[in-house]
Amino acid sequence: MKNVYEIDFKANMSNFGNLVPIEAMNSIPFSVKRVYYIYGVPSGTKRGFHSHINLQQVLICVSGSVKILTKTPSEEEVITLDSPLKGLYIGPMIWREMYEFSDNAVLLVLASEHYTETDYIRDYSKFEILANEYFKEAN
Ligand code: T46
Repeated sequence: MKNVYEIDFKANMSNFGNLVPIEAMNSIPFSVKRVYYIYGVPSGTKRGFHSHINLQQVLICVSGSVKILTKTPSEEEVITLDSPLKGLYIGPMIWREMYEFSDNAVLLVLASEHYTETDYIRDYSKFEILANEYFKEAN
């Protein structure tokens, strides 16, 4: 799907446990300006329901599992993040919804920009219009 793909990280495994290094511009395609994590999500809760205009992010469920629905006006995909070795890159103009957080889920997010509400599109009809224009120009 356009602007969405999975990334496999490699762990340094030893008898002392595992370590996963993530390097900006190497394991992920942008410089990280912000990190946040989502945890303690009550059962049945759905989050997201927005797109970003410019932001690029990589989502990693470092504990537990969560489902991520990603959408353009013409494509839709659900990916289960259930391993600290799996990342999901989400680029600009992708609608996302996160749901089925397990009790122990910790969703770590690496972001290419600082937080700004002006980068959010929270209205789906507005998203459809802007995303159609964006993907028409990108093709
Ligand atoms: C995304 C998904 C995966 C901040 O103050 N700073 C931040 O860096 C972020 C991300 C959020 N906030 C505030 C804004 C809201 O008052 O935290 C509150 C919850 O944010 P939001 O409702 O946007 O959370 P989610 O889980 O719906 O979405 C978040 C990110 O906002 C979004 O970029 O892609 O996680």
